[in-house]
Amino acid sequence: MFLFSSLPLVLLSVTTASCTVKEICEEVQKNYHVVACGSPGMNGFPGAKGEKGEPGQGLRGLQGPPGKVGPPGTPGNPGLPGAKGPKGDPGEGSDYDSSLAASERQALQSELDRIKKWLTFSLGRKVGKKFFLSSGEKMTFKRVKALCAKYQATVATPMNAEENTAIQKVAKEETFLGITDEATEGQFVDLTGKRLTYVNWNSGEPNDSDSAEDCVILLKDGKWNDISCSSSFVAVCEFPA
Ligand code: FUC
Ligand code: CA
Ligand code: CA
Repeated sequence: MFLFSSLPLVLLSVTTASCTVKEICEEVQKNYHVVACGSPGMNGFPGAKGEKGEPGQGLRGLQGPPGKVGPPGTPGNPGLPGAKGPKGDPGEGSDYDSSLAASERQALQSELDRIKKWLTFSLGRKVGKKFFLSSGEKMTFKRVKALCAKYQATVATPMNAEENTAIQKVAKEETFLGITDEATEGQFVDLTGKRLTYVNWNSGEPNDSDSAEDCVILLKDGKWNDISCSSSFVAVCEFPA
């Protein structure tokens, strides 16, 4: 600024002193190092950027309202296990436990025994480990099997004379026994497929009359007769006593 504003003064002094152009130029160069003699050169490259200035002194604006709540972040990793808790109260001793269960079992068993007694007295016959019961209904052998199975029982099958008599008394009428020769004609087995160890056939039986008798009934006198499985007779089931 100072250079350009004072240049006319220099030129004026040159004119009055009657110097040559070269002399004026040299005079200016002596006092102002930026002035070149002759025709002007090309512009130089910009200088290096100056250092960042100090922060301004103006007042800071007021703080704005809080922004919207952001989306939930991803869950963090599980924490470390907690400290071990205090020791629990002493449990009930095993002796106490089992004696309680034993007394309960005893009570249940005596109640079951009482029920079995009045069932035996009113409805059935108990022989050894078997308990025979009849519904009093007449049905085909297939239905007798299904009825007994429904009560987790099987069709009455005498294994000795005592059981045979018990079934006879329970049935009061002719009844199917759990015995057949359906698998192999002439070979009578119980419903588990075992060969018989006790039989009480009527004379002339089994005769497989009309080649159509694969089931067995207990006659009123206690004797056995093979008969058609499609006929209907009273159902008697045997239960474990
Ligand atoms: C005898 C028996 C048959 C049938 C018939 C009426 O022949 O062997 O099974 O009961 O009598
Ligand atoms: Ca037969
Ligand atoms: Ca027969």
